[in-house]
Amino acid sequence: LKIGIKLLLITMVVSCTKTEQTVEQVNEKQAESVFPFKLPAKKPNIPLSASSERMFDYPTPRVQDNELFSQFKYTRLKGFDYNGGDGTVSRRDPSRPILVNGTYYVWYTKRHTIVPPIGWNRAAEATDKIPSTDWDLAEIWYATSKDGITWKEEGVAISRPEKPKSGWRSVATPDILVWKGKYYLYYQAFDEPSGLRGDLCPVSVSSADSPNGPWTHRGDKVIPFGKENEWDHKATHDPQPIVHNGKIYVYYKAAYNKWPDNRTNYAVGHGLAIADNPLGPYTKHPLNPVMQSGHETTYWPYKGGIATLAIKDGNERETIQYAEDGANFKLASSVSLVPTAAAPFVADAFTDTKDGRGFTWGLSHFINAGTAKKGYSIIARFDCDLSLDYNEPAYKNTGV
Ligand code: AAL
Repeated sequence: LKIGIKLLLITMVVSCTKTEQTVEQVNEKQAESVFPFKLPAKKPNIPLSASSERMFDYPTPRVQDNELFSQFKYTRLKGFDYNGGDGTVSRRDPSRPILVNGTYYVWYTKRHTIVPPIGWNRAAEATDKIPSTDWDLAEIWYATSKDGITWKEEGVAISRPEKPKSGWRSVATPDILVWKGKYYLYYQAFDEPSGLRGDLCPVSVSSADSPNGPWTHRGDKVIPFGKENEWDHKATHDPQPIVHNGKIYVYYKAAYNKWPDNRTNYAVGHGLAIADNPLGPYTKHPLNPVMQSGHETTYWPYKGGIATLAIKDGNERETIQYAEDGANFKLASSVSLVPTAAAPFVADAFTDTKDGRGFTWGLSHFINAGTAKKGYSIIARFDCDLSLDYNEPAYKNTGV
């Protein structure tokens, strides 16, 4: 019996010691897996939740340190008249502003019609005087500014050509390219009221020796349409040229499930077309569409690659993304209250930079500035910190 009791005591002591060791071991293990108190710059070598894993897929784990993150603030522009906001005058889809001899220039869609648009779903009732959409029966106008806030509307840059020339119904949504001392405007050229069979239009191009014009028509259907049943069949929108790797990269948009028969299944894709000179021929990137989120195109040289602001449509709406090769975009940040049809002032858009610096301001539009019946758009300015040369932390610069 004595021996039995001794053995029991020994066993109890041993098992107590064992328990203590086990707790220590557990603590040690736990300490290893606990997320550090200070946010690590690199992925720690511990088991991570899915969200913690993703955190290290972004340029920086802390969003405030992320150079491809910003907030946006908006300023009403001075100098544009909207006829009392009755919907007969609209300005939208601005080009990126450019700076020439100390003056900023911008081109944009201007509609000045006898009545506001009746809507894409009533496009069959549109006439030579009655617009279907906000960008129907439009022309491309331009304005200049010294500070980017007060603008002087200078007049028409591209008017509608005679019927049946491409764009006779409407010319809209321009963007600018500066190439070898000349200026090129790319824009949508409509041959029917938008909404009739969809938002169908090819891209035309005009050139000038000065940003003040005069503009000479240089080509139609510059970005080839996709074949029937392809995503960019009969619709190439929002052409935005950048000079990259010695070539012209034009990003453009097309809509899947076109209007009006399949409007409820609408979705948007962006493609890339590349050429050696502004008039083409343009070759489409084999991986098109290169972006499956966004709406109007906003792409800019960033470091050695291309960054984009995806707004409004798609699963990755309201994000900024980056592609080293200009085609394979990856999420860089998630943003809010983003500028619509953003047209940033990108000083190095056409310099073929290998170290893109980004931007701190630009122009965008607000649609349906009036009531639903008097729908029109206004151009506004946005300020942000998407520049690598803008030194303060991202969130401080916007004043938001
Ligand atoms: C805009 C742009 C294009 C479309 C229309 C006018 O947001 O995507 O320009 O065609 O809407």
